[in-house]
Amino acid sequence: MGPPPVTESKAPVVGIVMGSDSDWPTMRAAAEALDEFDVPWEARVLSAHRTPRVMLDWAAAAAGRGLRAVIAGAGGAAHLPGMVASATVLPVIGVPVPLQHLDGMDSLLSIVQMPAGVPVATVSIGGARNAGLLAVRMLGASDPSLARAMERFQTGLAETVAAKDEALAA
Ligand code: RP5
Repeated sequence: MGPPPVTESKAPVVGIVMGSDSDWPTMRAAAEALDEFDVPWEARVLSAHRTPRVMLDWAAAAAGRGLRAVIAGAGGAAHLPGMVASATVLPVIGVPVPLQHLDGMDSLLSIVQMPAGVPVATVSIGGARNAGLLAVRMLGASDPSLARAMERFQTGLAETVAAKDEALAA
């Protein structure tokens, strides 16, 4: 028997990790997206460079504690998503956090160019909301109730565009 559907869980099923608390203003959009779908999450500051052992211990234990997906954000030399992916079987979604210099291109390239065998699904620079929505889709693959909620969300998107179209045409 597999794990219970996410919609029945009160314990965190998505781990949101970031290299610094300074990443939270970007990363909180992932948490807000998960909240919209009532997906329980936990957030941690774990640095690939400043706390490497703590980061690896967390990643190694994540699946066993019931997490089903990880959203990892970092800026600059953004090694956290890839290092977490190396130490867990869970799907890892990487969020390039834009910093003061280089407009987040350094973060993007650090996260997206993973070696074969260790995937990180990288979203756009600052794209934490999409990271949250992608995690919901992943969980929806084994939770019909969550998949239906995602379907309603997508219908809502289409209706919003249609309303704007109508307003312009009027
Ligand atoms: C990265 O260094 C973090 O992910 C953050 O984006 C950046 C700067 O960290 P702080 O100096 O603000 O703690 O590892």
